[in-house]
This record gives sequence, structure tokens and C-alpha cells, in this order.
Amino acid sequence: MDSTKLLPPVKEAIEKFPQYFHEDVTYSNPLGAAWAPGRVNLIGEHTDYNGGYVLPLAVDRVSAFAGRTRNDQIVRLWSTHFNAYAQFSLAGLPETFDEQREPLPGWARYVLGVAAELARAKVPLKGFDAVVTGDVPLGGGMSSSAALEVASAQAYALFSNHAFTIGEDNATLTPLETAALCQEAEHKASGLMSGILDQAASCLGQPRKAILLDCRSLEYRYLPFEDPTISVVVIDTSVRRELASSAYNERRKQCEEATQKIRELFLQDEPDNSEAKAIKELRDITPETFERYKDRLPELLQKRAGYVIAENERVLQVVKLLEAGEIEEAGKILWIGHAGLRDEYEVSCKELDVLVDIAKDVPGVLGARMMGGGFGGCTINLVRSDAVDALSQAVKQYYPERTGRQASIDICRAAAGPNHFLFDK
Ligand code: GAF
Repeated sequence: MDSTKLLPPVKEAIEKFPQYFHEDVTYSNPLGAAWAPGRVNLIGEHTDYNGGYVLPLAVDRVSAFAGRTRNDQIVRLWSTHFNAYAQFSLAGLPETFDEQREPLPGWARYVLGVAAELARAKVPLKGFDAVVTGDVPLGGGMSSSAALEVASAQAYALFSNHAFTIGEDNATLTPLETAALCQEAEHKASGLMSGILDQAASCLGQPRKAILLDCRSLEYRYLPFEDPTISVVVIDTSVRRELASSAYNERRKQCEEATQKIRELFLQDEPDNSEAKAIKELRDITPETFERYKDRLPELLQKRAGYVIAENERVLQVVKLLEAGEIEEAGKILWIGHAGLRDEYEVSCKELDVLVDIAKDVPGVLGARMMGGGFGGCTINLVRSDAVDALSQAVKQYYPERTGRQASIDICRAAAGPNHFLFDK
């Protein structure tokens, strides 16, 4: 790879390294950089931890590290975003992970969490100094934490001088093993009991491709996503909610309760029914079975399960429509998905709803919905490329007057997964 073609956050990290790390350390390799992308999700929200389908694209926004390997077990990091140093030791991991996490800032806990999972997987780790940068909006629903985790895994591989590798062929860890390990790090470092959507999207990204992933079997296939007349527009509400992760974990529990309840009711009716016996997650409940039992569920569980079961079907519908070139019809399904997230799953917020409403009135917007965990963050909009300016104008005009906030608008392209670069000297 040619260093002039590196992405802006990677270049920034490389340029800043000598500024923040001086010659008080003996380094054992030349300067290197490692990075991983954030993602958007076309459809399939809150389906991943229910064993369902998702349809993300990795995007051209990354989390990046640039640094050098040390001769000891210390990791020192400088975050350009937080303007802060953090330091920890790799000695004794994974057992020491819990004790060590407390004094570290949140962003560094993800980096340590990934080291703990790599240590659990018995790969050799080395200390390093690095500058951490990125342009995935933090906490904005585009998986900034997964990008940081996957970039961390990539950085550990690079700074171990490739004592272990990540990749498809003969590598120590496959992309999906890496995703699973990063998901585990997310659970332990942040307490968010996320599914695998974000980490898998980051690990599997390819330019001009969407990824259809079955979150149970972890089988996936790529769909071409390269029509230049269609743009993926991400609009950030600027809302961030601290309590979003407890609400997320609560939704997850409600899904488990609904699954359990439907299974019980089904088995009471038909003790030998193999479909009933096989129910383990909401993914296993067909729309027909749900229709049959939904009225016997408490109202809250009925809404939660109803949303997930329908959303899973929506992913497959969107895939069919995209494959048939029917992008307008696919877009319509995004509006329906948003209504479900707002009214049944109840993870939207006023600002997300306002953005979706504004988009609805702009000709050329084919579909829009909130994206990610919810309670803030951003919307994803499928837009005819010649209508992007009109959408941007409408958001600038109406969003501040209806919410008292400013929104930022970005066009994203499907991009490659994690990668690294090593200077010759
Ligand atoms: C967050 C989680 F991290 C993902 O696993 C997924 O559940 C998503 O919310 C909702 O689809 O990004």
C-alpha cells in the first residue's frame, strides 16, 4: 500500500506519534499503523442478539492506531479525541482485567478488554506506544466502540510483529473469530451486552458491498451495493444518552422472556411439537406462531417480540428487493422499520423521529430510520444522489427549530475491513 493513500485519521495518527512519544523508550520496530471501520446498518436492528439477520456495510470512517512496539509489556496510548494519555500493563492478562479496568478511561478499557480476550485466546502480545485517532462519530450509532475494538485487535497483531495474524488464509484468527473476541471485550469493558453486528461488520467490510449476516450460524454473503445514483446519508442527532446501555440490556432480557413464554405456551398446547421444542431465541418463532400466541403475552413482551420477528423478515425482504434492483421498494421498508423501533421496541427518541419525519417530506429520499442501539445517535437515509442537497437543506432548516439542536450530515460509502501499514524503517 502507498502511504499517500492512507485514510485521514491514519495519516493524522502517524504524524502525531513523534509529538506525543519521545525517545525515552527503545522501540523494536518501525512506525506502523492499524485501523478498522465503523458501520452503517441498512436494516436488521436489534435482531443480532436474537439470532437473526442483519444487513450492514462497513464504511469509510475508521478508528486508527499509529505507534511502535516496546521492549516490555506496557501499552501507552494517547487519544487525540479525548486529549488524554492512558497506560496499562499486559502482564497477567486475562486474570488481571477486572482489577485494571477501574482506573482507566472508558475508551482505553476497550483497548485493554481486547488484549484480555486475545490473552484468553493464548496469542502472544507485546507492549506498544500509540496515538489513537478516528473519524467514526463517538457514541453516534455507527459503532465507534466496535471500530476501536477491531482496530485494537489489528494493532496488537501488528505490534506483536505478526507473532499472530488476523485474516482469511492460514491466519491465527479469522475475521469472525476476531469479531467474536471483540464482542466479548465490549461486554466486559462497557457492560453493554451487544450482539455481533458491529464487530462483524467492521471485520468483514468490503468496498461496494453490503453484508448479509446470519447472526446465529455466522454464515454471510456479500451483496453488490454500488449504485452511484443512490447515496447512504447518515444524519447525527447530536443526542447521546448515558443510560442507553441499561435500556439495551433490558430489551435483550425482554426478548428472552418473550421467547421463553411463547415456547411454554406452544409446548402446553403441543408437547411433542418439534418446532416448539426447537425454540431457543426469537429467531426460532415464525410470524405464524407469533400470531397464534401473541395475545397471551403481556402487552410489553408482545410489542418487543412483534418488532423483532417482523424486523427479521424485513431484512430478507430488503435483500430480495435489492437483488431485484427494486431500491425504491427496499427504501419503503426502512420507514416501516423505524415505526417499529419507535412504537413497539421503544428505542427511538424525539430527535430521531424528527429527522425521519423531515426526511419523509423530501422527494428523492427512498427510506430512513434510526440506526444502532437507539435513544440518540443517527438516522440512516437511502437517498437519490441528486436529492442529497435538498435533504441537507431541509434538515438545516427544520431540525434546529423543532429540537433546539444542530444535526450533522454525512455521506458514507461501503468500505474495506481492518488493515495495517508498516513503514520500512
Ligand atoms: C448496538 C449493538 F452493539 C449491536 O449489537 C446491535 O444490537 C445494535 O445496537 C442494534 O441493532 O449497536
